[in-house]
Amino acid sequence: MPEPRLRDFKRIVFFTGAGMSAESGVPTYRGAGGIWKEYDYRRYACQDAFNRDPEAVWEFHNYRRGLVAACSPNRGHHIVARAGQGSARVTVVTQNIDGLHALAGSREILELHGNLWRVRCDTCNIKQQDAHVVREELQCDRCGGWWRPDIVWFGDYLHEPILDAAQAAILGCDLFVSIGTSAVVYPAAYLPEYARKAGAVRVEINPDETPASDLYDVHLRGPATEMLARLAGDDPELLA
Ligand code: BV8
Ligand code: ZN
Repeated sequence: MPEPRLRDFKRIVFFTGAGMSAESGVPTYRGAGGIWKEYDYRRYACQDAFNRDPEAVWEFHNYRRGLVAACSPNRGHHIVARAGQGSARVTVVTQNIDGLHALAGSREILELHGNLWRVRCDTCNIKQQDAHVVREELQCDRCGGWWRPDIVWFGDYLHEPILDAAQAAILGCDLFVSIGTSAVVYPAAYLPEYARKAGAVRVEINPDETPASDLYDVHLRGPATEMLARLAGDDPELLA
């Protein structure tokens, strides 16, 4: 199959993982420099850990807020955002919690694993969206309970309406571009299967092979920024 170009498609889904933000300086989860190598998710990123020691979990999340606050969207995030400003309908289905797609200007974003910059109180059933800064107020002003990062940790159920919307967008797309995911975390890792069902052209951008590679028609083995520039071709509106 010839290498596709973004401008030739009407409904595009970008399915992104940590590799999308790697060139912005956000650490990935697995592989060299991966965050789960240094920090055990059972101590810092699951509900049991939060129930046991909310302060330790907040220390970890505020550390990550500090890391990500120093990062900006990269050229790849901007190409994805510009693709959504033309005539094609573009949906970003992301496993990332860093908020960089929104900062780049993408509008239709489905955050499967929540957002590092949002907190919720499960007692009062409320949420708060923060600026990209560390959080100082750790207790809910209404009930005095702990604010919880509004992130889908291991063992948490994904928000069903978001998962359904992702599935619907993928079933309706004609181009599906996976970018920088190791394809090992479920149920997100099931989603590309819907692109096959839809008969969409499927592109995998990743320097390495993944367990899902067989599902793709085109493999672009390189960094997200360069490979997205290739998909943009010479379209000045995407590369501006
Ligand atoms: C759930 C929170 C129901 C955010 C994260 C079915 C089968 C097997 C296991 C399970 C299953 N169903 C459920 C499970 C268990 C579990 C799971 O999948 N475990 C796996 C590991 C086996 N899933 C869950 O717990 C999910 N919940 O299913 O609920 C339930 C409930 C109770 C009991 C049973 C079921 C919840 C999953 C959400 C987990 N949340 N983190 C945070 O704190 O940060 S996981 C974490 O992994 C992040 O969210 C991340 O988004 C996600 C996926 O990782 P990737 O984005 O792919 O990143 P990774 O580092 O792995 O890879 C980076 C890639 O980029 C690499 O391939 C690399 O080559 C590439 N790359 C590097 N540089 C570049 C690049 N690519 C391009 N350019 C570059 N420059
Ligand atoms: Zn409360």
